[in-house]
Amino acid sequence: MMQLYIANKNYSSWSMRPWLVLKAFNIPFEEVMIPFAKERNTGTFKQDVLAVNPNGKVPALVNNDLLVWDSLAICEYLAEQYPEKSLWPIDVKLRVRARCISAEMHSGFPNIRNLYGMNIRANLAEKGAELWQEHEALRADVARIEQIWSERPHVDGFLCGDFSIADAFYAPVVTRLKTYALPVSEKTQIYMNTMLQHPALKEWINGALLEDAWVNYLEPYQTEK
Ligand SMILES: N[C@@H](CCC(=O)N[C@@H](CS)C(=O)NCC(=O)O)C(=O)O
Repeated sequence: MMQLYIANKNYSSWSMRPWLVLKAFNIPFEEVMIPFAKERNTGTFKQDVLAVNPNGKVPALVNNDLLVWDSLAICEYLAEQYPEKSLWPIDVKLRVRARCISAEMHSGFPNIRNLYGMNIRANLAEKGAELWQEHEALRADVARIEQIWSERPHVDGFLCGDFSIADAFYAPVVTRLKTYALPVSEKTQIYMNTMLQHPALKEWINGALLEDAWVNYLEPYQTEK
């Protein structure tokens, strides 16, 4: 069976994406959690990841003697391995769109990434509002995401029809909009609710809520209680 190496569900947005794809499409895999250390550059996180993946990051997928690292490459590999499951949409226009928006997420949105780090169990509404006021570039990132989401084929559906890799790529943003309580449109909220009801995302969030590890360098806005 394949192994997917991930880090803490509360914090690791890159781990979340291929994990959701594996779960949503019922692909059997073993989850191997390598938790972040409490302080940066301490503990065994780096050496434990390097023992599997010379790139030193999670997620990493291991299938016998094959290593696939990087969230998007893992999803592409899974799509190739399970063509009958349609991890990308079947329709060519929707498939192109799904690939483009996934690539856009994979390589873009630095302001959201840096200022609104994923933190599923936190309620950072006050900090969210403050950052929203201060950073025009942050508002621009969110506006672009709302535009992408608003172009989905059906208001009560997923980004490119049925649930696909594209939705997994935007799932961490769904949790961030919630954590930081951002002032988004009704149409965006409908997509967030659709996603939050998906069994795979619910399972990841429940897993995150069960974790109690506190990672200081991923908690710039709160102090440990
Ligand atoms: N572009 C990579 C990003 C992977 C990444 O940055 N992973 C983070 C965890 S969410 C990590 O392993 N950080 C540990 C480190 O950089 O030391 C991907 O898509 O997989």
